Amino acid sequence: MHTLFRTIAIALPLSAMSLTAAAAPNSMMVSDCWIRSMPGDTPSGGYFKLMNMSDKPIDLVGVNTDAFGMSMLHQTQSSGSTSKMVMVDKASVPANGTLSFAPGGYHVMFEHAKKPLAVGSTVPVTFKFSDGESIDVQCAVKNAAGQ
Ligand SMILES: [Cu+2]
Repeated sequence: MHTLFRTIAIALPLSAMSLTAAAAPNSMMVSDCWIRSMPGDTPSGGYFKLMNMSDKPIDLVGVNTDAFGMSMLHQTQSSGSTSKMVMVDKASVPANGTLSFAPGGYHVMFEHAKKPLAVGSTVPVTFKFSDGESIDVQCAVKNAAGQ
């Protein structure tokens, strides 16, 4: 009996630990990422879909790529017939929900391309989230019409 109790006492914390470790990574998913290639030094918009697979809201807090000198989170805000872009420091993805970055809403503004973007190529982009997660994604370069 004595030996049996010791075995149980040791086994419990171990299984609790492995459960925590398995649930922690990959709370977020990034899909359908594309960048609109613009002529000259015109800023290019970046669009994608975020999926939060955890039971807590998680924010996108930053995006980074070596292909551009600057990457910012923007939101297009419309009132009546006018719309403007504002810089935001984060975009919240609801628990077990999605958030789309799409023309007319949230987007990433990529500025100062280090070299011209070729339509049909891909650009590696790193997404950083408020839970500490960091995800590398290949974003497709499309033309101004989004094709
Ligand atoms: Cu913008």
